[in-house]
Amino acid sequence: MNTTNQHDKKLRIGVIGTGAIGVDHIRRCTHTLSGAEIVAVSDVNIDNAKKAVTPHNPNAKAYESGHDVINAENVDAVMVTSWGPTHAEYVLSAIKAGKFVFCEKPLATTIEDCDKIIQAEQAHGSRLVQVGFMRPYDKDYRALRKMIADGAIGTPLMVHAAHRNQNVGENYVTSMAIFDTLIHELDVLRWLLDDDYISAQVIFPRQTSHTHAKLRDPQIVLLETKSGVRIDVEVFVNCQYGYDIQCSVVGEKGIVSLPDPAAVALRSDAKLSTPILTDWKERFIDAYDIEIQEFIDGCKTGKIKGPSSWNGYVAAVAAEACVKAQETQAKEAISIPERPAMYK
Ligand code: NAI
Ligand code: ISE
Repeated sequence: MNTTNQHDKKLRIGVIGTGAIGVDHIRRCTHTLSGAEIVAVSDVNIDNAKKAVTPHNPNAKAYESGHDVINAENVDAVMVTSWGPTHAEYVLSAIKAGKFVFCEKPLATTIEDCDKIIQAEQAHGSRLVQVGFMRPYDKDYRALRKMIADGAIGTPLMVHAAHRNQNVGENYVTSMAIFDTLIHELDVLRWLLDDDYISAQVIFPRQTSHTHAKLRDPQIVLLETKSGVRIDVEVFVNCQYGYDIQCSVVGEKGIVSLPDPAAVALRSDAKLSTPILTDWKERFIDAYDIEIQEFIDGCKTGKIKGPSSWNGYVAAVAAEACVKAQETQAKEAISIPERPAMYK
């Protein structure tokens, strides 16, 4: 997008993948955020794309192919919200077209594809890609990070975290616990600690009866960082009771923990109770709003700032070690190369 005098013009966005999060991002761009409009949509299931064209998005056109969205003349920026394994193809195509692209996590499902994206972006010469890691935009994760950086708990020693989903479908398999679910922790915890991972191990406890043949559930992932912090993350995607994200950092002189989301307390029937959320859309709603607004504003000024392809690449390197550790049941090394200058 030509950035001269563009601040008042709406950023015209094309969305590829109009499933759960694609539709939710279309809603927030249309009703909640400022400075953008949806002008193109596509989905491998064209009926999904057509349903995303509503009276609220009168200028949106449904395309059969994601590549037609990327190359449409009136599309300034692209949002990739299709299934993970399809991301790399669209992100590479957007870079080739020289367009800004917001790609939902994961950036790609293999290290090789993340590497291709990093190479293509560097060849372009400046950042075009923002990856949909929204937790660093969450006010409570930000408060944790500030407390750690300010020395409130002394040197961090351990992290105990949990990522629980109420349930998942039959197409969710064992490796997805890593590259679809744990990938959030893989990104946010190294940001929180300002550290990098050196090893991963995966433990399979007794299985829940609510899983299926192709999914080990729950799992415990053990990570070790360069500075020696030990991290355990419980990933439990059929926990039944709700959508529950926990994180405590134990330091030399104290502990900081994520609060549970604010909820009204009910006293009734000789009980004191508070509801627990069940849907990721609600748990991080403010963080999604801030990340996408920052993307819109960044595209309009010609400089995007959010999580980069490098974040996507590093998360993929760590994720691949975790998936290997699922298979070998051994401790696997994580080796992260030098960060290229463009991402410093
Ligand atoms: P979904 O299954 O609800 O929607 C995905 C859509 O992509 C479907 O409509 C499907 O037909 C379409 N699609 C699949 N292959 C395609 C292709 N080659 N071209 C165009 N469209 C294609 O999945 P959901 O939950 O919306 O997830 C989409 C992506 O967003 C995933 O990468 C997921 O990891 C990520 N996500 C991120 C979240 C976050 O917290 N940041 C939360 C939920 C999802
Ligand atoms: C989903 O794709 C998300 O990103 C959610 O935040 C996560 O909790 C869930 O496990 C993933 O499948």
